Amino acid sequence: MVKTLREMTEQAEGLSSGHSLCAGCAESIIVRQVLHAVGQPVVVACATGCLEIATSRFPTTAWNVPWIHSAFENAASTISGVEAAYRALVRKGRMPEKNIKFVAFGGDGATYDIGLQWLSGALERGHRFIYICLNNEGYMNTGIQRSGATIQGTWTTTTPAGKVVPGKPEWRKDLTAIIAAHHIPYVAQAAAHAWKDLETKVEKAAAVDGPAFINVLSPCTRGWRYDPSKTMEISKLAVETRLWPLFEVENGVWRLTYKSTAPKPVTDWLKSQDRFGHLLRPENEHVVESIQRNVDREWAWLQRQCSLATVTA
Ligand SMILES: Cc1ncc(C[n+]2csc(CCOP(=O)(O)OP(=O)(O)O)c2C)c(N)n1
Ligand code: SF4
Repeated sequence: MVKTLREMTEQAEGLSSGHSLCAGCAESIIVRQVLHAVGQPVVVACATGCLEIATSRFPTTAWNVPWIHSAFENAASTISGVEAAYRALVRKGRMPEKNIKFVAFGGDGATYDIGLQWLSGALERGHRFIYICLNNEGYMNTGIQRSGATIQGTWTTTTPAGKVVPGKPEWRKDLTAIIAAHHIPYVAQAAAHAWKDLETKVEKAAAVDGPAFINVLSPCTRGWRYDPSKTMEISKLAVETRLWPLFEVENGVWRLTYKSTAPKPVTDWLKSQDRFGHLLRPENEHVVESIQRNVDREWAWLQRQCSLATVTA
């Protein structure tokens, strides 16, 4: 049963205020939602990135739960080691079974790119942990560089838009599908504004016997170039334009958790952020058309996955 808003407000915060994430950053919102849904006792590992840097500046910490800093690339390995040590202690009778939950957070740079092989290994070994990707579509902590999650046409500091190149040349990696191909018990895509959807997914992830992965879209006011008050609006637009469909893969069964009957054009999303400002010029119309084609192609593929699951389930 998903917790009610009242129950959530009555819970202790796993991540306190006083951290130095930007005003309007979705990362702290997502982390608080995740920790509310997971409950206690919990142990968290955190890859280097905005979340880790802004919440653990020595000698202070914003974390009210056991928390381990990890290198940029291996939060999944770190939490696997903790989980394995816990299981061993319980097995040897040196610690009672406390139903501890293990959670790793990593940005998209840490997850899509530099930590992918460590994550893949941890999923294959079947550790019981939840991996949350805070996907802000770029390496934001080190100054807004492109990542494997950045979509075509995006301005970043490593794909600056100019006369020759209109932003990032490539589309993005479908990481959620790559993770689903590991055939772990639970995989999902979620977004910061859809709190109930996210909390339900985290509760399901916490209940499975094995690894779980949730890719959460995390708007970044600095890197995406929008007013901090618009974070939730922009998160919602990503879903309504089908740029970021909400779905889950539960024991191999794919299911949409939000069905947009009247999708908005991707231009609505592009217009909402200055990182796409150059795409609205007539000479870059072909890039916008390509983005729409990619979104439509991914949506059609996802629809096929979902209906196939219904037929075979
Ligand atoms: C092996 C390694 N390479 C590079 C860095 C420098 N570095 C620290 S954080 C970061 C970017 C993090 O990006 P992401 O994982 O997307 O998280 P975000 O900051 O966007 O939340 C980089 C490149 C590092 N710490 N370790
Ligand atoms: S740069 Fe972006 S991701 Fe990093 S703290 Fe600021 S808003 Fe959040």
